[in-house]
Amino acid sequence: TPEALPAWKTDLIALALRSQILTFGTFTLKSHRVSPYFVNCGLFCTGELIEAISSAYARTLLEHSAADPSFQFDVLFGPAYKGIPLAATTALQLAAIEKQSATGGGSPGRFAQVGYAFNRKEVKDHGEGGLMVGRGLAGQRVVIIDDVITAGTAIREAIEMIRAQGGTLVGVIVAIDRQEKMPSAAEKAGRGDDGQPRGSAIGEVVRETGVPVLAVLTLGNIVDGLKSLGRDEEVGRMEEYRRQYGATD
Ligand code: OMP
Repeated sequence: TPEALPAWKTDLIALALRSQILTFGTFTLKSHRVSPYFVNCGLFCTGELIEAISSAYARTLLEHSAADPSFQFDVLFGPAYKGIPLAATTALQLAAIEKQSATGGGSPGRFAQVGYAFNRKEVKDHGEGGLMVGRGLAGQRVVIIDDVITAGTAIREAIEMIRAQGGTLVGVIVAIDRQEKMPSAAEKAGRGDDGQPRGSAIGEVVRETGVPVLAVLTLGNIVDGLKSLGRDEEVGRMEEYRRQYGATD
């Protein structure tokens, strides 16, 4: 029900609408699916907007840590390019939120010590060299921070980079889980959807890696938020798309 969505999520959806981060129209996705909505996280590009999304990522990480104390991480890895400001600002928010909630100026806790790192797209062969920038990943518990998961291709590349650096993947967090089914072999080959129900890209990543994939907002959250904002026409088109491409899990 729309009532179940927390106010901070509805506020974030309203902000994404106002700043045209969430837009409606006809969009061809990386997976070749044609979607009636698109989320452009590259447009979290003012102080106000990057503050809103980074605090939402931090809040989602802290809530999951509180619910599952075995979920512990040392580094946020933001794949280039779009993951870079997300990793840096979310690390900043973890420290800021922890500082705010600490009473009497105690020493900064474990969330203030979380590092961030990102890859270069081009390997540098002088200066400090290498493929990676920021906190080293070797021997560290790493969470990937990225923008949107549709079919999971971008996330798989990031998982490989962490393994190559000797890090241990312990989780993934994205701003938006579109909750779409995995494409069939035929769809990947450009022959379109086979109409069969299937599990989600996130479900597949969870099964393959055994780590949690957290999302600040899911498609379901966005639909609920739009309902509570009275955007019935957009809700109708998103629900139609969800009937075709929505995942079974
Ligand atoms: P997958 O690699 O298929 O999971 O798609 C994820 C990527 O698609 C993101 O990193 C974006 O580059 C892009 N994308 C969006 O940014 N927003 C959307 O609403 C949908 C997509 C997309 O093409 O699926």
